[in-house]
Amino acid sequence: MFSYGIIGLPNAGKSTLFNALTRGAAAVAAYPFCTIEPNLGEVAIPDPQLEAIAKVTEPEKVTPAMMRFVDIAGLVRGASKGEGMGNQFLTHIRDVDALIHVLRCFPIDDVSHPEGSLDPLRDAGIVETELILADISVLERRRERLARLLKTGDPKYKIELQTTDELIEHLYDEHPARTFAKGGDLSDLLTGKPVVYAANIAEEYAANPEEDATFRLVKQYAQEQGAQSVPVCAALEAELAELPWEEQRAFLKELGLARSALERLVEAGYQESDLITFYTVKGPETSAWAIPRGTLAPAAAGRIHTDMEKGFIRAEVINWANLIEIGSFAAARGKGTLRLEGRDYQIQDGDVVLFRFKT
Ligand SMILES: Nc1nc2c(ncn2[C@@H]2O[C@H](COP(=O)(O)OP(=O)(O)OP(=O)(O)O)[C@@H](O)[C@H]2O)c(=O)[nH]1
Ligand SMILES: [Mg+2]
Repeated sequence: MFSYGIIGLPNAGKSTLFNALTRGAAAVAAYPFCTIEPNLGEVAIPDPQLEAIAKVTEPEKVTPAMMRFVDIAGLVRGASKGEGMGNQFLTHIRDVDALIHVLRCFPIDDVSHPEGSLDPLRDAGIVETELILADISVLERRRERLARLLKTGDPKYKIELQTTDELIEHLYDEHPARTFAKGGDLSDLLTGKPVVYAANIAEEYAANPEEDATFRLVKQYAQEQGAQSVPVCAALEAELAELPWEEQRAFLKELGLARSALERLVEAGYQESDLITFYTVKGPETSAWAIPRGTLAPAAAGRIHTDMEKGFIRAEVINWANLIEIGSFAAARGKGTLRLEGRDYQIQDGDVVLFRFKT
């Protein structure tokens, strides 16, 4: 399952946003370091296409794709050296696939700010510096290991060492690893993960974030990095999440919002992480699955069951909109509109797939 780590300074509104996203009950408080142990929550990814498919397939069970959110302790200056909650928070975000970086844009009247004033770009810099410092220490350990391996005489270590040195330099220049153009292994680096900035704006701007000068700064900051920013009003969204589903729509409309923070963040996250959705219609169950773009058919089958990957024979595929037009998988097969695809087929966004495999 794809996972997001929610990071940011104390009192940025991380737990409030987490609750809004997961309808969970993480503790929220107007004092810093309210969160100590990470909160985990799994949410169904809102998907109107899945709903449309299910109207046609009429399954007993509709299973949406899921996403995991991890709400961690606030980060402070010096965290990578053990300040605040120290290094432990870093271990909680090592394993996530991507980051939601919450930047506080709501005023400091009643909720204190660890830096004493409102300045989301300064805050972003503090958090990013800590992540960069943590990455540098990972890379320095990698460097020592490679320097030892150099003695084996294998030229590949020389190249790896050089890339590592260049990456370390890139980080010392205060650039995140994700913008390093020369490849190298970024998998265990925090700043190698895709990031979406969630600007936690004041209630008064909820409907018109562009009118908030503080949000505009965040938006520009994100753009400069080729990243996305999503304005959210965490406090309002947390209230929203407590309402029954039908009332949420009405409340959103009242607020002048077309979609919830969950929908907007999931969409930004999908783009940033280059994910796509495919569907399976099998017996009584219609399901959605999130996978990285470019995933081959056998690996996609493996998401459902490892046996299906091992015994993969072929995939029968139809685009979701065509399926809805034709009415059923069986009718599509009868008309010859199903495509037969082999092991080299890259699953496309919106494919409805029936995997054939031997057991
Ligand atoms: N006015 C306003 N207050 C908010 C908003 N989001 C969060 N708060 C308040 O800010 C305080 C801190 O929110 P939390 O969600 O606990 O912050 P956090 O980032 O999880 O903080 P730590 O766990 O301490 O790192 C709480 O009193 C929230 O009610 C918002 O959008 N508007
Ligand atoms: Mg918290």
